[in-house]
Amino acid sequence: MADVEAALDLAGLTNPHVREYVHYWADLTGADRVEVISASDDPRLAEEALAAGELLPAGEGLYYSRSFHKDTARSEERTIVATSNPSDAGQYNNWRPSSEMKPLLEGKMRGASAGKTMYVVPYLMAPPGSPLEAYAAGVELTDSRTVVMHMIRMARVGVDFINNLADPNSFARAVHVTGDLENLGHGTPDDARYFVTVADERTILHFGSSYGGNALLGKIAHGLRQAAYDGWASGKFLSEQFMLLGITDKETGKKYHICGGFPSASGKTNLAMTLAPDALGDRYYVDFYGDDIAWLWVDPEDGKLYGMNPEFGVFGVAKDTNEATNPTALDSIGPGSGAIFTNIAYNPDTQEVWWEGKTKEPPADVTGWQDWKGELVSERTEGDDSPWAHPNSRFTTTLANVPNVAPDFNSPAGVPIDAIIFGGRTRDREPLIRAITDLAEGVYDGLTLGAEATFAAEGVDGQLRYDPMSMRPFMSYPEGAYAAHWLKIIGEATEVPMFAHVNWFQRGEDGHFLWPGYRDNLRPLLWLMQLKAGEVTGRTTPVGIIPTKEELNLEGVEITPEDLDTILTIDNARWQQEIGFRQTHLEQFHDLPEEIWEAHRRVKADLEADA
Ligand code: GTP
Ligand code: SPV
Ligand code: MN
Repeated sequence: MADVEAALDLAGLTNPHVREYVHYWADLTGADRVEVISASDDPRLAEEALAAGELLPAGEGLYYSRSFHKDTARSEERTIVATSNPSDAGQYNNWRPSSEMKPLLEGKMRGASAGKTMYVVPYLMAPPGSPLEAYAAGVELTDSRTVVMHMIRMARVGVDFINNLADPNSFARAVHVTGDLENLGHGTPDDARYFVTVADERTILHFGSSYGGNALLGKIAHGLRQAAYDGWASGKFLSEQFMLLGITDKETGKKYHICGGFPSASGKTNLAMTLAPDALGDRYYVDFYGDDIAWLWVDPEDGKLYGMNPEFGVFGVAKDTNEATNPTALDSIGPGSGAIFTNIAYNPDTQEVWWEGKTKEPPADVTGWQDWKGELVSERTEGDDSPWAHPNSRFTTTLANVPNVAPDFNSPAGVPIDAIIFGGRTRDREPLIRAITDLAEGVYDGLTLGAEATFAAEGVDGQLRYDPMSMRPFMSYPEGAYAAHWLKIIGEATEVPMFAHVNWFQRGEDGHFLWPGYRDNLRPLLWLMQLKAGEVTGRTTPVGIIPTKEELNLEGVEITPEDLDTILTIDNARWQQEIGFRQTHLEQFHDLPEEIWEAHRRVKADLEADA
């Protein structure tokens, strides 16, 4: 049995509610030892993890890790939102009664940390002093040292964040037990994994994974799912899977802030960290604030909409990260950064790492190279061209390591939001950008955001997998209430932000991307800011305002006139088909506000009139 009192005293953890919580779970999980963590423990933890072989050295101050081969991504089917109120059930939140889930999870976790250390990780999902600080404190209990090291990079970690809470009982209780990964029945009817957020008790119980959002509970489970529920229950804020960036116009001195949601693996990290394209670099500068989560609220004093990134780091997709696509990401994971790589390819002889798209070709000399599963590339059978890195392999690094991180990224005040954008991967129909000035129509557009189904077999050709506001996997309360909450929060702002839908992923018949993407994505955003300022007028269509060719700054862009025409065109017939799909999609949600239906009917009628 662990000496919990001694461990808590040693760390100076005085919050009586936290102490009681740690006692309860140390007893239940049967951990041998308890250790309270602060960010300053990182070098020691790294040494221990290297000695234990949990991490491997990947260059100066860089670490490599592999997760269990069936544990490489979030599992949406195993993720559940539980409360005591059946009316909290929505279409996507996978609601179950907490009276059923809590005993089930306690059963799975009972005795499951025997022989292990239970780390106590007090954290804050906000810059200290934030007006939303009351919703940001949490304590993760985990039996995995590598999870602790990830948490230190992804959240602000230390005892001070929970000792002096205004309400000492207001912290998220986040329990992570890894479980016996090799015997969890992944994907079978007896799958033992459960990732449960008991939202009305602010308690998170995750069992059966040590990967990413399944295990770093400050991030997705608290920062998104729990926070979205808290924002709704309190009536005070929104928490969304959004990136957040700033654009400075060095000529006028003006600064703009844009946030927005793209479904997972659709380009948030790349956009938020982007540099201005070379041709525009003398005039514009992009500040990075956040790549995965934004909390949004209206300041009652000045009536403005504000946004902030509750995270402290980046858990970014490795694939295709290179000097051309995302140079700032590469800088942020360089020597001395403390970055942790997960599930990419690794060479233990040279301590080098590689992933698909890091360089055009994989290392020519394959000696020593191991794929993400640890198998030698040199021993692959002829014709085996499976990727060296897992497609969802990632790097973990702190915000401060990103060279273009905004100077005020730590500011508790947040930043005023000028525009909210939505974007998915769509190979046709969706133009490069269409701006929406009406609040209900903007929210309607977010609710009908989608990305093309990855496998054609998954659906009707051209039909999207809808992912409202990119929150489908993180939705914690019913979609109708969610839409109403959006209308309420943004509606309280004295100046409604501009909305826009963007698409970097239209393709030609031969499969090539029509728009170069990446750093050039700044161009349509600059147009949006000009539209907001009244400097351009665009062309009004039934689905929003789109730029004219002349308005878009295309200096230095490589694009054919035909491709440019296509991405600035509205295909009325395809759009009318889409409206039909949308109708069915929205009908799934009970209590959808009438304003949303009105927006839907307005767009439909405008398309019919324009045909
Ligand atoms: P999550 O962390 O899963 O939420 O993903 P994300 O939305 O942050 O996506 P990310 O920026 O990591 O991009 C995912 C993939 O899309 C990467 O492989 C990128 O290289 C690719 N990608 C990003 N932006 C663009 C773009 O403008 N054009 C093209 N063609 N690909 C892009
Ligand atoms: C995502 O999947 O959208 C992520 C990664 O940001 S995870 O933390 O695993 O959810
Ligand atoms: Mn994400």
